[in-house]
Amino acid sequence: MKMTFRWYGESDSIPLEYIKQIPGMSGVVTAVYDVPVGEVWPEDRIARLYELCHAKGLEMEVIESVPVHEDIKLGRPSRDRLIANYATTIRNLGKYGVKCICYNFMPVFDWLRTNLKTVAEDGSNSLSYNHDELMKLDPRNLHLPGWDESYTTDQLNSLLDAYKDITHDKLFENLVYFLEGIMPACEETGINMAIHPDDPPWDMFGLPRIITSAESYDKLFAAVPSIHNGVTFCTGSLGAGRFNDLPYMAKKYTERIHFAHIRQLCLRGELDFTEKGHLTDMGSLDIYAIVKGLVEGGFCGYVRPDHGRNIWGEDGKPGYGLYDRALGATYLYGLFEAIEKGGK
Ligand code: DNO
Repeated sequence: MKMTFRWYGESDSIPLEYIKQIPGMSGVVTAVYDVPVGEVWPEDRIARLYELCHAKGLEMEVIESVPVHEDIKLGRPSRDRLIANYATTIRNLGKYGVKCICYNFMPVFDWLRTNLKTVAEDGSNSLSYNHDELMKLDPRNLHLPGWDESYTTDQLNSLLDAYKDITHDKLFENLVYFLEGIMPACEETGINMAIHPDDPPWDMFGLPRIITSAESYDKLFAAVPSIHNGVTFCTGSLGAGRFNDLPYMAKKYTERIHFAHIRQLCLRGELDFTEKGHLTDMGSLDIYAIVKGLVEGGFCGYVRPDHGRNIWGEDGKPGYGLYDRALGATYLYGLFEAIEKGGK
């Protein structure tokens, strides 16, 4: 296991020195953020990130994310050019020691929450999701907290129209087409692809979501058997689906889990949740059992503490402040050490 920490590049308010000071930290998970989706990441931009990280004694072996262009998800004719660009980006990343790329295949929207600062009794705050509140919103005129409003209203509407004909099966076919197109680059460079689950793991605003459960994993691995076709096992995303048995999945799919995002949720009702500190005692997910599942499966991928709360007066990027994620990292590190040594 290698413990890592997400770093949003040079505009991140958290300096690399601080990340290096967190016990057990091997490297950062980062990305080139200002190349338009679909274009090739130039080598000099990757080199710059690599040098910054290595100058502070941190590795840069995981990229989150290389985003997938909507035309690929929609299966539009331009996809072949875009997939070739993606493969070139993989090859460029391979030259700088990258081993794992996290991406997602969610149509239009990435993660969705209704409140980014839900205040807890102890004064900390965190992200939360209320399904009824979300359903009252109009996706065609959406102003959601934290959602990257990178589309104009017109662009958003034409994109939503384009998805009208995209069923779950069609979206899955387009995912397989994409993976088959990039697998040669992965085999050449040794890079593992790690698809992030849909967050939360159910359809949103009539848009299909296909990476939600153990069944999705079975289907995905059967369609593209290469070991380079793997997953980001995100406990918070999968865990919102009450149907997912996370310790079981952690152990069953370890070989394909190239990257683990570990975080805690407090589940309410059938669909709602609030994000919590990482400890098992703080929420609904058995973090100990999940880590145990990974260790028993022989996990040797990357881990990062996922979303933390804002604590100690910090007003960090939602989910990505320093303090609570650092606490999460040391807690997770300790769990891994105890379980790994306990088993011997
Ligand atoms: C949210 C993140 C996601 C993730 C992407 C991966 O905090 O976990 O935005 O980076 O879905 O492509």
